[in-house]
Amino acid sequence: MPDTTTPPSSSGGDRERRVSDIAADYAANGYTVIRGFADAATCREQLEAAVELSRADDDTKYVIAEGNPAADASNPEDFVAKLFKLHRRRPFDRFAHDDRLLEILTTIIGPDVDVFLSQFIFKAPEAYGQPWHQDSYYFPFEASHQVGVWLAVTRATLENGCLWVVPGTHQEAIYEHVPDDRPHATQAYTKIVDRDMSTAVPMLMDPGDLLLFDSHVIHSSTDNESTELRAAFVCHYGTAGIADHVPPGVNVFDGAPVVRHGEHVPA
Ligand SMILES: O=C(O)CCC(=O)C(=O)O
Repeated sequence: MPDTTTPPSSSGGDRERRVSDIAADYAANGYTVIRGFADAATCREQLEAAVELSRADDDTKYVIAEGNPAADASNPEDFVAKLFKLHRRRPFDRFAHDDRLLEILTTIIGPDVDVFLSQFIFKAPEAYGQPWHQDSYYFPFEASHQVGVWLAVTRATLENGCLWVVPGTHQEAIYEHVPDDRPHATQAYTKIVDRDMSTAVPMLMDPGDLLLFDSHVIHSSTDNESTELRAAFVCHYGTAGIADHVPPGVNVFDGAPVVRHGEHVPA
């Protein structure tokens, strides 16, 4: 597999950025990007683990198939859109419990935080992007406004299907979503059609860059029109206990404690 998980050497990092500044940017815009959050080894390890799990005969894995695989797709992971429920598995648990991440999340969410959803997103060449949506549309909790954490495992570009976000939409209500009507649309993809998205901005990211976004923020990603894989690991966090109220049968959620009374819970 070519190494697509190493950032360019010119890439600057945001390791010194103050947590209060990160939280203020997030509060103002509904999202914030932290450059150089994870190192190349973390990205590589996650990609290798996701490929290994895609290829494994493991009935505990939770897969959503890619709706539009390339005609010449051959590896099992080329047919995977998303692998769910990873935050209790190595190495993904280490990222989900990362101390610096939890420091930021405690500032945004409070002293008791759960990770309740995690997914590794493969976007192989020709794979579909995900249409305009708000994550809270998919979250059957009374409490709204959870925090999504999207780690660029490979670079994300205009060509390979980066995310786009509409700034400020964390202050808007949840819109009506209708089914994604493209032929072979990936399972459960829906879209917002009754809002102007012309103020959207692309999230161009290097491997290791991190996007934090509010679950009301309207976002999408485009199709992969390049010849390279675009991959991301995404965790969703909220106030402790929210996933305990998910109706039976919806089993993609799995609340696990990451912060209690302000103390980080180790992986
Ligand atoms: O990474 C992508 O292409 C789409 C991810 C996304 O929009 C989501 O998980 O809500």
